[in-house]
Amino acid sequence: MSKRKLSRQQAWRVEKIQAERAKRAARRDADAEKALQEGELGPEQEGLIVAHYGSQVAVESAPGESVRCHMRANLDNLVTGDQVIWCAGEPTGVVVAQLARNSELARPDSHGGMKTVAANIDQILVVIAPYPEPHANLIDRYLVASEALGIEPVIVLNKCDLLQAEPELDAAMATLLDLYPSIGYRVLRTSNTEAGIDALRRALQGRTSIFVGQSGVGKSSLVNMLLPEAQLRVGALSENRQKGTHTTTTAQLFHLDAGGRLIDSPGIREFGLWHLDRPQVEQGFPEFRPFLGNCRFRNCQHEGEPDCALLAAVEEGQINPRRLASYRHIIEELAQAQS
Ligand SMILES: Nc1nc2c(ncn2[C@@H]2O[C@H](COP(=O)(O)OP(=O)(O)OP(=O)(O)O)[C@@H](O)[C@H]2O)c(=O)[nH]1
Ligand SMILES: [Mg+2]
Ligand SMILES: [Zn+2]
Repeated sequence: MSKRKLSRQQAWRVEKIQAERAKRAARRDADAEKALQEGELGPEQEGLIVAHYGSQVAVESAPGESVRCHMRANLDNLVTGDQVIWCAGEPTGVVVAQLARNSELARPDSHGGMKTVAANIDQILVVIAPYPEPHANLIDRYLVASEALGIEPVIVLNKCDLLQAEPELDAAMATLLDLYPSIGYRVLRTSNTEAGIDALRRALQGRTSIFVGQSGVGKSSLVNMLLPEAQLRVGALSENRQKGTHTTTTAQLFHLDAGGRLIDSPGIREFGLWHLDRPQVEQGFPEFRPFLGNCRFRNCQHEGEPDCALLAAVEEGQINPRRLASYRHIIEELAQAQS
């Protein structure tokens, strides 16, 4: 559980949701057991979860083909990217065991718990676009989350075609992004008009990557550019507010022709970081690391204390003031969530 305090009403909601989950899990377990008992089931084999649909998962049975499966009891946290042991069956198979994960992408959910989005990924592609406008600090939040998970992030600015007609927006995007390469983060520019797709393809080759970002930035459109046969549904932005319309509803895994796996994920409203603590957030800014521990006070908040090594580094141009501002913003939010 998070450290966030829940109001009585929230606590009641969480309880209700947990009860519903337990009920669903019991029904699912019963389904799985029934299939196993009635079972014309095939032998146990290893497989990969390529999608998750409520109480069932899709397990890859052959390249490009998948089978719907129930899950055996206690396997209720399977996600896209998980390696499992499963048995084929008609009309549904059964997943009987989950293999250990190398990594997992998880984020706080709105009920005070953590939601795992995908497993066994080694690269997070943070997709942003001029429209919908990136939320404040969005990039830094994803970068901090990636650093905490130990998974390499890459920033992708999509819909670059829109910038040609709008020089001011072009300049604003350039300003937003120009500090990242010097910190060591890669920035790719793409568009569904082919621009930058080859570079994106190269970045994805041989890795297991996931597209994350706000709804409507064009994650599924990029998958369709890379893999036209995927034919994923894409959704126009809302007309009045130019916001995404939450078109993708489940994380789905694809194999890339040049080798590698790519997971498309549903856009999210906010990427909370209140599961992290202050040292994790500090470490989440790699350019802060050489200075951490050098402040006069051990518990320095880097707010204006005397002899603060981070503030000195900002003065000397070694840390960008926008990144320190982002850091403070995230810390403030943690403090609010935990008070
Ligand atoms: N101009 C332009 N429009 C794009 C580009 N990529 C996607 N779009 C449009 O942006 C809208 C949203 O695209 P999606 O691919 O559904 O976005 P998404 O990130 O998958 O959204 P969710 O599934 O809701 O998270 C659609 O109308 C796309 O046609 C691009 O490179 N340029
Ligand atoms: Mg989508
Ligand atoms: Zn300090």
